[in-house]
Amino acid sequence: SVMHMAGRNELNRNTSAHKRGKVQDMTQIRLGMIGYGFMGRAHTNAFKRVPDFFPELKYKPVLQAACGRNQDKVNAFAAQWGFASTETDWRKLLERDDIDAVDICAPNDRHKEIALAAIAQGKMVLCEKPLAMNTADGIEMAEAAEKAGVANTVWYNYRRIPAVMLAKHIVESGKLGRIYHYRANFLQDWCISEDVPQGGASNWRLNIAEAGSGVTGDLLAHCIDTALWLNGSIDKVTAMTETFVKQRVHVETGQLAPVGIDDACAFLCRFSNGSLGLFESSRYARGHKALYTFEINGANASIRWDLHDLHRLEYFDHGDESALRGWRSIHVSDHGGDHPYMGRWWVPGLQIGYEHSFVHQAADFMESLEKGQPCPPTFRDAVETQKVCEAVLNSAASEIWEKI
Ligand code: SOE
Repeated sequence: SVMHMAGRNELNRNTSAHKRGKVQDMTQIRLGMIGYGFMGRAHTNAFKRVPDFFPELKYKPVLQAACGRNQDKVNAFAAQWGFASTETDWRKLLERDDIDAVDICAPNDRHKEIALAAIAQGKMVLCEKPLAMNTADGIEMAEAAEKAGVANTVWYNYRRIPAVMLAKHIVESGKLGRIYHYRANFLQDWCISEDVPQGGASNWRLNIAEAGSGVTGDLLAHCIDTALWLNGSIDKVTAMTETFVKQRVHVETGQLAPVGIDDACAFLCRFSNGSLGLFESSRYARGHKALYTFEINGANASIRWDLHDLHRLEYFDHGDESALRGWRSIHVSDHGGDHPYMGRWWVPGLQIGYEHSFVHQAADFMESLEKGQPCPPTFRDAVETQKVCEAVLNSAASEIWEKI
C-alpha cells in the first residue's frame, strides 16, 4: 500500500494534521534536498518538471527545504531554484515534520549516516549513487529502509534514458537470442592534469576518504547497474586498476597528499547467463568527456548505445533480409508508445537529453508511491552493484578472480 511504501511519515502526517484540524494537502511530497551541487541542481530541475509533464500523478513534489553547510550559498540556491526554506544542519532538516522525503546529494561518505538518520525519522529517502562506500554499509542501509518500510531509490539515472529503457524492452522481448557478450565503457579526461587538486566541493571525487573509490564507484557503478538490470547477475570478476597521478594537492591542507583512488579500471566478468563481460573506465582517455557506451551481442541480434548520442539506439538484426541487413540507428522519439517516456515531451522527431533521465526517475518515484511499488533501483538493488564494485577493487588488489 502507499502507507507501507511511504512509511511511518505518511501515517504521522495524517494523524497530526487531523489533530490540529489543519487542512494538509495529502498529495504533496515535501522534499528536503541535502546538497546543492551538480546533483542538487539536476534533481531539483527534475522535481520541478514532474507536475508539468506528468500531470496525472497523484503525488506532487514540493521544494520544501534545501540544506547545505554554508548559509549564504544555500540561501542563494534556495532563492534561485524555488525552495521554501533552508537549513545548514541536515540533522535539523530530518527532525522537521514538514519534510516527507529526503534527497541525499552530498558526497559518498555522507550517504550512510544521513540515510540511516532519515530512515529513523520515517522519511522516504532518495540517494545519489553509489549508494555507499562499501557493500557492508550498503546492506545496513537497505536493511534499515526495508525494516522501516520507507520508500527508497538510488539515482542510477541512465536507466531512464528512453533509448536505454528501449534496450531493456528489446532484451525482455527475447529478440537478441542467447547473449554472448556484454561490453561497456565510461571514459572521461578531466584528471589528466597533475594540477587538479583533491577534496572540496569540486573535487571530492578524487579524495578516497570522501569518494570511497575512483572510477569504479563513480563511473563503472553506472555501467554495472545498467548491466545487472539488462543482463542479469555477475558471478565473478578479474580486474586491474591504476592510479596514474600518485599525489595531488589536498584542498583542505594545501599540501601534496597521496592519491588513494583508482584513476582507471578495467575488468572482465562472467554473467550467470553464460555471457562474457568486458568493462573499462578511465578519467585519462584524452578526448572523451562522458563516453558511456554499452553493447550486447546475442545470437540473433545486437544492440548498442552511446551517451554522446543518447537519443539513439543502434540495432542489428540477423533476421533481416540479407541485402538490407545492417546496423540501424533508431531515433528514439516516437509517440506511439513503443519509445518509453517520449509521448510526454514534444513531437515525434524532437529529442530530449541528459536531464530528462532525472525527470523520469523523479516521476517514477512519485508513481511508485501511488502504486505502492518499489522504485528501482532500490537500496537493495544498489547493493548488488556495490558487491560487484567491491569484488572489482578486491580483484585489482589480489590479482585473482573474485566471486560475487
Ligand atoms: C563524474 O565526472 C560524473 O559526474 C559522475 O559522478 C556521474 O555519476 C556521471 O554520470 C557523469 O560523470
